[in-house]
Amino acid sequence: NSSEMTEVDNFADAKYAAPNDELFGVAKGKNLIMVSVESTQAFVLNNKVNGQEITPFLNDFAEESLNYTNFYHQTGQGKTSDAEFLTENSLYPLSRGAVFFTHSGNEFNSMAEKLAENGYYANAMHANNKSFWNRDIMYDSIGYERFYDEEDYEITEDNSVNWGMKDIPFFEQSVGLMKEMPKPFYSKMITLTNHHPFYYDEEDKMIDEYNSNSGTLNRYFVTVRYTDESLKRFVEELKESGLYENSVIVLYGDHYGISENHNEAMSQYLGKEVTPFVSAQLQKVPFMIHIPGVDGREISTVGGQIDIRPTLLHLFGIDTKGDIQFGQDLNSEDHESFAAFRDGRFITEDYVYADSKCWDKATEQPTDSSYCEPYIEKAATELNYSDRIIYGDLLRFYDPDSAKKEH
Ligand code: GP9
Ligand code: MN
Repeated sequence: NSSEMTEVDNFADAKYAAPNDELFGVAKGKNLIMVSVESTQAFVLNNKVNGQEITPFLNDFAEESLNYTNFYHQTGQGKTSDAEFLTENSLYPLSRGAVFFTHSGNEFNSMAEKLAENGYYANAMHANNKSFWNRDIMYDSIGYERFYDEEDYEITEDNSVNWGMKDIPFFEQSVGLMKEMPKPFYSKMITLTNHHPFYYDEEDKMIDEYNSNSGTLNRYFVTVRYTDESLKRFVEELKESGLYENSVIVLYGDHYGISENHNEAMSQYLGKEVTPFVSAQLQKVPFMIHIPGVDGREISTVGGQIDIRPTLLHLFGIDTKGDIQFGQDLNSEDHESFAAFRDGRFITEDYVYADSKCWDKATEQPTDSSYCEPYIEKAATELNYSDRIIYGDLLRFYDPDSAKKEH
């Protein structure tokens, strides 16, 4: 009911972090191209396998971008779709099941809607069956004007592998579609090749497999390298088409690719035991924002996918004060270094809470639990408020226009 809404509203208001003066509006009017990069964890960045660089393109691109180096995925069983949910709504996904399936009829106040209100042509691009993850239904609720799905792409046996269309042709054909879009546009794109079980064609193998008891991890490096190459070509094609200079390119890793089932192989690769601390740190994913004319820099505050909506909207000059959201602008001086995982683990500036222990980042060992104590409740409260919004469909009672007036 609406009194519950008031409580949630107050909680969200208290979290609001004011935009960074230097960066507010720097992307105003530009296209927004946001790529959900399948199963890409941050540990592959600036790293090698068999002496070969795994992500040569991303490593360079990060240097020219706002590059967030302590950024975590916060997904649950809804995997890619949970990442989409987080980034659009700045709400947490559910602890069980996929909110894309269970609450696709809810009212939302998404980033796509806000951009559309500001004249953007909001759309999603993913060369898969449109009903996968119930996207065809949920995308209407999120407010995409158009979903370019597998029917919009030329998919052949030759340009497919594993789950479907390969990333290189996907990006190539997507640029063709973008040229025809009304401007400015917001395209949310989802890659597919680097997906478990990480099968690839010999012709797409640019580095050698790793050598461990996990074929999954061994192949993972090869398919990550392929996706890295596809992103490189995508940027080149955007340059050739003239879209690059007018577009902000955002890349985020959707969730882990290597599960805990591969801990033995992973510890061989990392050269250290995969403790619950290391496991939590492996949930770091890439997050970078490339804005033409804005110098690249590293931003090290601890954050996660929940923070994407306010971070991006503020760059585009759209304030989020009064919005019901649980993330904070990562560029704000008031951003609190904190990321809650959906399963109750969390990360702070100095500590990691995992396996019911408080781990000191400096020593990578468990320490006095009192250091984590205050955050346990904080994480639980956030998740609980977010759940109440979803279960109660509370955004039905939220009027963004009256909220704007009040603040
Ligand atoms: C399917 C793709 C993969 O369309 O988004 O989903 P995932 O299994 O990673 O959630
Ligand atoms: Mn995924």
